[in-house]
Amino acid sequence: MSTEGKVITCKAAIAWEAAKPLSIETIEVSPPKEGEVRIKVLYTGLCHTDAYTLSGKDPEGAFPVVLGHEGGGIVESVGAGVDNVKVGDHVVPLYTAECKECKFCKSGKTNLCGRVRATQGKGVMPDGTSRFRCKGKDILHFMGCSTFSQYTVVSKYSVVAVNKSAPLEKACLLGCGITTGYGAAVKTPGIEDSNVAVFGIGCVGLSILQGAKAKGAKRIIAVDINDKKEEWAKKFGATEFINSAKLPEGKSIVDHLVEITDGGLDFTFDATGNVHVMRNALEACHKGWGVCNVIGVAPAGAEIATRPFQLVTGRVWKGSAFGGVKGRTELPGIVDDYLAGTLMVDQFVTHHESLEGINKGFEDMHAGDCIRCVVDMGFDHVEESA
Ligand code: NAD
Ligand code: AHE
Ligand code: ZN
Repeated sequence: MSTEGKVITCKAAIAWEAAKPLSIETIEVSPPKEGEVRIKVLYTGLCHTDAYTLSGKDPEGAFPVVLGHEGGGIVESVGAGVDNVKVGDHVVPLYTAECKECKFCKSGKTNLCGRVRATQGKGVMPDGTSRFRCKGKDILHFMGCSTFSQYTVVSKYSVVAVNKSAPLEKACLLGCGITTGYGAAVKTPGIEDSNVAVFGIGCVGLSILQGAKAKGAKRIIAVDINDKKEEWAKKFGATEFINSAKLPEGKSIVDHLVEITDGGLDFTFDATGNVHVMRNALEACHKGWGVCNVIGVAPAGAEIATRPFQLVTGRVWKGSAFGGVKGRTELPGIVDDYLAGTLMVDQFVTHHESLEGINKGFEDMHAGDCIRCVVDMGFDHVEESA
């Protein structure tokens, strides 16, 4: 029986308040309005940004909310005026939307679309309302995606169809972590033939390593405080690994990197979210031209600091979201790279959980040997209301 135009009753993991486990609830998902798309979410990855917002450290964090932004699913129905995806398409929701019409999209300088970002940050659809209800209350959306629900509604600008041959239990990771790191590296001009250091070897850091290798960087140094990350780093393209917590007494990671690279790195990347690491990543850059790319997300109130002299002497501090990738234009090509075997994706999945086990997935994330946990949204239990 078609569910088009009807409220769907299904399961979702709801964050009722900060710093509490998610609660598996029965939720009502309204049909998509004009310019919106309802998606049956088959799989979702767990990203550190979900944990960060759940912890209460995100200045934009608001509750109750359906978190999740690394999903893969199938279009269930579309509202009026949707012509970029159709029922049955395999899709990845995009937390960095792409309308192709706003000042940002038309600039050719950024992937940061301005079309839906303001309402997205408030946890509502572009018309200012929510499509989720549970226990008589409106539940907020998250990052324009809310993939911790078996059905979600997103703006037409926040979704892209991908090749149906791509297994969604893996391709969902291209909705955030892998694309963020890989894009940040492959879109950085001049990385070819350079030396590069990546701080933080999680999903994002490994993806930067993979991108740096693909671009032909000649020396790729991975820095982490967990020795277990050495093997991972080498598998994804690092030529060296440094445990920055195990340097000789009195030696800083900046001094060490500057020493072994004859003055510093051409490019560094922070994939930790730690503002002290971000400073080290800048200061380990070569005088005159070194570029530090900040990708990690820091808690509310945290600020970065350095001596202005570091910038006066030619180091550049910059950053990127979603790897600078324009989701609707470029993600299908990245999925095709995965299918062609030129982009590693399967290797990132170290843990699996059911929707009911999602809190265990968050515990696994913090255990140190988890790169990505993929949650199977489990459609055996779906009821659809008339
Ligand atoms: P992760 O936790 O899997 O990886 C972080 C790694 O950093 C871990 O291996 C950890 O051991 C290491 N680390 C911690 N402290 C360190 C230190 N002092 N020095 C060196 N290494 C250290 O996380 P992830 O999923 O790879 O995400 C990394 C960061 O990127 C997070 O802050 C996340 O919120 C952010 N992120 C940003 C974007 C974006 O678009 N800008 C997208 C996705 C994730
Ligand atoms: N809401 C936070 C910022 C969180 C943040 O920086 N998010 C990244 C994506 S992390 C994905 O795992 C991002 O894309 N930022 C750009 C944007 O437009 O949201 C805050 O500090 O308010
Ligand atoms: Zn993420």
